[in-house]
Amino acid sequence: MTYPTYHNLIGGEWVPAASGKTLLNLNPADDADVVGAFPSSHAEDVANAVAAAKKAFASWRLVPAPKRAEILVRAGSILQERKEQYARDMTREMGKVLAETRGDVQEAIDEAFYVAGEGRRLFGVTTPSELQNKFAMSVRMPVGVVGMITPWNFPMAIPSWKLFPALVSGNTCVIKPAEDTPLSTYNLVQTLIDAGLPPGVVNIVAGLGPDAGAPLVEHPDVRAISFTGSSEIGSLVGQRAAASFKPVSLEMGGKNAQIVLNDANLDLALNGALWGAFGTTGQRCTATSRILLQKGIAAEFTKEFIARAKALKVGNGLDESVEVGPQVNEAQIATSTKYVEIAVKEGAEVLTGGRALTGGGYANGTFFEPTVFGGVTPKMRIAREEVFGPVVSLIEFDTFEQAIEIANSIEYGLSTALYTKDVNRAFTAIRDLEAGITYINAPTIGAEVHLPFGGVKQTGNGHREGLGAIDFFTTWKSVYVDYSDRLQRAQIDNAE
Ligand code: UN1
Repeated sequence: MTYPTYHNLIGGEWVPAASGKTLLNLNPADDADVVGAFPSSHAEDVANAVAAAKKAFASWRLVPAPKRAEILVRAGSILQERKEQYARDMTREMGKVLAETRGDVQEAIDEAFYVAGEGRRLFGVTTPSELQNKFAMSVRMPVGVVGMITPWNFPMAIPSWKLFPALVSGNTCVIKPAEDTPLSTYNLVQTLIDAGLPPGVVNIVAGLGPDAGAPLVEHPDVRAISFTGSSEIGSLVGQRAAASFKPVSLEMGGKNAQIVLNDANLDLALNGALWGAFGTTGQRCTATSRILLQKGIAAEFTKEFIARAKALKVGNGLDESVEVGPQVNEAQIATSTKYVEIAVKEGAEVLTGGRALTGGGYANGTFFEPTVFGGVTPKMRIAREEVFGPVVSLIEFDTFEQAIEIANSIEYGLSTALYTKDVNRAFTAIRDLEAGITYINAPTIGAEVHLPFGGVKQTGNGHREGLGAIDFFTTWKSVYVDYSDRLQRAQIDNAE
């Protein structure tokens, strides 16, 4: 079959990788459907992209922030016009259902309009000086060239979380999209170009992590790295960036718990758990992967949850009636399969699912049954390690305090949810759950762009996207203006 060939974007020009090599972007619902060939880039391509970004920085940093923001406003409007096309492209390359890819594009639209407002804020601080006739303030400065490494599960939203605040802050960017889903980054960047972004301000280098991601992290002219992906790779990125003292923002894994207390609205909790666990085929860092059930409702919840999980329609995400799309690739199927084996060996029980779907309409794709484990105890690996697939564990508990303890007993800390009508317990959980995000009577997925997004423990290294991204993409400059016309020595001339 024929398919388009895409190139890297370097200094406003579309250029093939120096190696001439490409990687095929396949539809995970149908591997006969090739979305396109994308460059397989290496250090040389990265160096060219960084040089272009460095050159563009000299003028982009001088464009007034409200003017930079106008480009984001236009990009947001263009994304609105192209939403349906970009959602379809995304379902084709990533697999998640159309309703969700429309949501992914919408998240980029929300981010564009939210961050555009920063163009007229980017607030700093003014404060009195300790000396007479001296003025003190601090202003935000761009960092310079920033490198971005983005995942395949939110192929447009997550690049927008990084590119838009970096751009409004006056930085120039080199982005390496995930090799499974580069097209959505191309679509996003094309939108910025059509909105008037000057050449070289955003550059795309497509390829594999070790080939293209690693040289980006190590390049001396890259002043900061923003990464979203697994904790395993995030640790490598952090270590490599540390060698040159490069600030690095790491958003990584989760093992998110939904707690259901005896007094919860059970139907609401069931719907929330189903959406949290199987939405995006479980491939969100915020996905519900543990459901903690108080003993009074555990049996009823379990029975009904299995029935609802079994009824989910799995298939090609381009079919509007499908609820759960494929996993993104064979490697993810292998991980889900491996964790089923591990869980069974540890004594957990497969209540439904547990296998890859192969025959019939599933033959050409990477599909996995919605899978529910019962009899899970908090120490089992299936209760502690991230699977990133449509796999969820049911864990029973007696008291509210035990639920909090179990929820916190893991190394991750991204999202948590509590279903209850008891306001005292709700607020206690908000205080005590070790996570960057806590939902009350809502599932663990569905963060909005204008709140801080990120987690604690092995989920992140302390930075936040959304509200907080500007802090990462700017650096403070403190400014003192002395209008006394004489030498004033701080800490000395005003000391009694
Ligand atoms: C992710 O899975 O990496 O909160 C991001 C959510 C989405 C973003 C998920 N808005 O589920």
